Amino acid sequence: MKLKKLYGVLAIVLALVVVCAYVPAQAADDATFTAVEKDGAKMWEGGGTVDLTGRTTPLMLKVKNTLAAEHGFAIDSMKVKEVIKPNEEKTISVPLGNIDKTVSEHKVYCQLHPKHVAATLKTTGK
Ligand SMILES: [Cu+2]
Repeated sequence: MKLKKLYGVLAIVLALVVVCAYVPAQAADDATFTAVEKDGAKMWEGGGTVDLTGRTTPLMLKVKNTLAAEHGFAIDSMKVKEVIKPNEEKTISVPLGNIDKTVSEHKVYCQLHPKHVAATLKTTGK
């Protein structure tokens, strides 16, 4: 009985350690985008909504190119324009001052290929 209790406490402690280690790592990125190919079409996959209310830190966008050629990653309303190499994964930091607050749906596109399908990043708040 005592041993069972000890195992129970150990299990809870272990679960807390795992949760604590996991949460900050996940909270570091506000959104993730991946360049993929589906049915012959290249596209930026990903997106989500970021709440800017009371925000003081830059947005962190995780960008991944799983394809064999380089692809552009551009968001005009956030002053972002980058080229991502094949198999490259990087985190792009967007200062709050670069975000056009009059826009709530930001087009995430590839500036290198007009046919490359765009994604959308939404923002709420100011
Ligand atoms: Cu492209």
